[in-house]
Amino acid sequence: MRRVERSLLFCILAAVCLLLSGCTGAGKKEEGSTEQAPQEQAGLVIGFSQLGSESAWRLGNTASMERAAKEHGISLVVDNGMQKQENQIAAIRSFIAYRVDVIVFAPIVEDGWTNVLQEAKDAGIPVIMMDRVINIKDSDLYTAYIGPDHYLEGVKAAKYLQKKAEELMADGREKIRIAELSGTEGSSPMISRYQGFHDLIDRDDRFEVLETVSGDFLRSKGRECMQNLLKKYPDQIDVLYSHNDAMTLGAIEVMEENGIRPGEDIVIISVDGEQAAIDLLKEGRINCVVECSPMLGDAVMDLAERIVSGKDYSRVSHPDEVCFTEYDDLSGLEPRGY
Ligand code: GZL
Repeated sequence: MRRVERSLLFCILAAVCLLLSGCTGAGKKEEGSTEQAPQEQAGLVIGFSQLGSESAWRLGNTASMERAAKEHGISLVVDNGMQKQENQIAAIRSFIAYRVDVIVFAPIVEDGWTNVLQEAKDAGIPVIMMDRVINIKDSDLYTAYIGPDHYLEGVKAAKYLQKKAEELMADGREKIRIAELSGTEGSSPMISRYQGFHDLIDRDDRFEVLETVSGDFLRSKGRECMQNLLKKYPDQIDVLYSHNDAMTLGAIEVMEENGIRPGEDIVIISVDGEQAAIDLLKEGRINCVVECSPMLGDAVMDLAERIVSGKDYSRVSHPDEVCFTEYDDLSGLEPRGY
């Protein structure tokens, strides 16, 4: 289907969804209020360009947005870009054509957004960038960013490993050799988790990074990359630093198929904090899980309401995130929800 047909279909679908859901834009009446206040009382319509459904993190993020929209009485039109930037750009253009109140997007990669964001700005539609960031000269082309600090996540991973290093070096080894599974090429989490980690590790002469390979944040590619790394560096890998839990789960499958004890023969550091990874951390098959929370929905809806109603808001906000390690008591940890 040609892009223009997809956009037209999209607008029609969006309109039908809103009619069926009874979202006529009639404002919520506050208890006892007779007047309908201006814009901020009307049911907002938000167009949300989600980048895909590649991991439990992403599915959790989408669910968080849908749950929060419902709780806020906001009509959320979700488009799944299926890992393709061109799909996201087409969806944003549809949101502009449909004249939504706010556009939210999770940019799959950092580059290539200037034109479509200029079109949104020309249409007077505020844009919230969520989860990932973009590389853009004119930062006025988006209204606010809400999401993790990926650089700090890389730093946390490195600090855990520097603490673990004392124990590893005790057996007299020369170097601690690291294999790295990175995320989607050109995406801000991949770039920043790499940089945060290497800014510490590359300056510490106890470590040697054998190779960094991209597993695209996918479990299947995490498996494939780990197979190749074990072939290329037999019995040489001491540590795996993986940019997300999905790839880590794939890598652990391969390790165990090859008789390698994850968390013991190879120290494993992972990022996200999905339930499956926390369970493996509790079992000692992962050593460190750096939290990256997908539960951004509530904060995004609050931010959208503040922007539309002209209230003050933070242009950049990060959720508080922790680092779970083998040294922590995790018995009281709440279920992760993703
Ligand atoms: C991080 C997010 C990443 C997750 C992956 O904020 O963009 O994308 O770490 C997901 O699990 O695919």
